[in-house]
Amino acid sequence: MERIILHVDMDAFFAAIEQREHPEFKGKPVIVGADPKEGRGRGVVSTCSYEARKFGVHSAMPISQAYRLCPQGIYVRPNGALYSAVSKEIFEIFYEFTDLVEPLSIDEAFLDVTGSTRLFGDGVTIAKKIKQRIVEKERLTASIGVAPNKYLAKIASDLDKPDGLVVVEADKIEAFLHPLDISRLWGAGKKTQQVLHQMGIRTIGDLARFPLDVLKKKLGSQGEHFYRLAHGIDDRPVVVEDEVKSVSNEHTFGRDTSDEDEIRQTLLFLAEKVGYRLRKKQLKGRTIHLKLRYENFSTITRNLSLNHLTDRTKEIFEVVQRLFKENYQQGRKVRLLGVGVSGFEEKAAGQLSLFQDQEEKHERLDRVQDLLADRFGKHIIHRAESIRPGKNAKGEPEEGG
Ligand code: TTP
Ligand code: MG
Repeated sequence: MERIILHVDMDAFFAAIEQREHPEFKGKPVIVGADPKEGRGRGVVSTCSYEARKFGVHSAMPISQAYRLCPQGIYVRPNGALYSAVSKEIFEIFYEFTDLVEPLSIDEAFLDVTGSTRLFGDGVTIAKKIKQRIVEKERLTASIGVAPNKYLAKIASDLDKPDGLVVVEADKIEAFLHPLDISRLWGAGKKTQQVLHQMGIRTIGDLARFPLDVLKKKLGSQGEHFYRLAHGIDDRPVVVEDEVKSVSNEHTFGRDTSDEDEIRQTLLFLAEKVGYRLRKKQLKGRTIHLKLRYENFSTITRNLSLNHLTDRTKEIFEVVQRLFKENYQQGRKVRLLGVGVSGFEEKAAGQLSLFQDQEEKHERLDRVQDLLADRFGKHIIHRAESIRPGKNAKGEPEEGG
């Protein structure tokens, strides 16, 4: 069974919010950033609307240069508190579909929806629903890539911006990748690109024709990385922002085994342990995880979301057993098994009011914001103390740059 990973990225995020707040900006080149002071301003462009991009303006460009390219543009100082509040609401939409959300920046995240298809439909259907929710709730557009892994999903979301939806089918990975320029390769900086160009490699397809040992010789330790990317291989899991938010146990076999009875008993033993710990902590979770490592250390993780919360050993066991059966390659020796539960929404089942439940949701979103602030600094993320008591209220304006 393939994973289904979504990469969601908002279109011209800060500029699109400004266009929403000021209908008179619609269809116009809007540049969010420092004050251009008629071309003498210092500081840079944060982002700009797609109308402004036609003039060659882009993020991180000196604002004075942007002004020369597009003097008729509408120049706006960033309103960090507002953008942060909108970001929070968008992440709230993501959590409606899965709790496996990995934030990458204020307007961008990976979602693992593999376990959500029974509730919401296949990957494309979920992507369409998320786009629709963002339009309805926020009057903004997002671009989404749907793929079997993070790397492909990230490339895909960028290919048809704005308002894009690009799907990479598991059996069409090569057809998707091969025509693309090597600048799309994850981690290929200017230097690596130069080396690749010298080898006559322009597209990912060119790169894919090189055998692994040649790439290792030419690119050193990076060789294997680029070999894998050229073939669309990427096993990295979607990492949830807070590991404490899952309860899991693992077991490494004394001797690697393909004995299905032994495996079944181990899964039951792990489900019991996890269930016991959940009940002790008065936690119930929605998403059940299986980790499976083969003797050669290749590892897969799979999960399934229920439409209710559980702390029951039997239920956890049934789900991981099913995940195991759907994903195990018959006969291969297993080195390690892991079972986990995440997606906690209530501390003590049945005892929480709706209000408390909302609080939990907010706590979680707060943690996402904190994480982003740590990672990207205060100039992008602002803790929203005074944000939007009503729909039209605005936060404090910020200095651009
Ligand atoms: P991006 O997603 O990189 O850009 P974007 O959403 O404006 O446009 P696109 O449609 O291409 O995705 O960044 C998200 C926001 O982060 C962006 O709206 C403004 C902010 N930002 C900066 O402030 N400085 C920067 O250099 C970049 C790249 C982004
Ligand atoms: Mg964006």
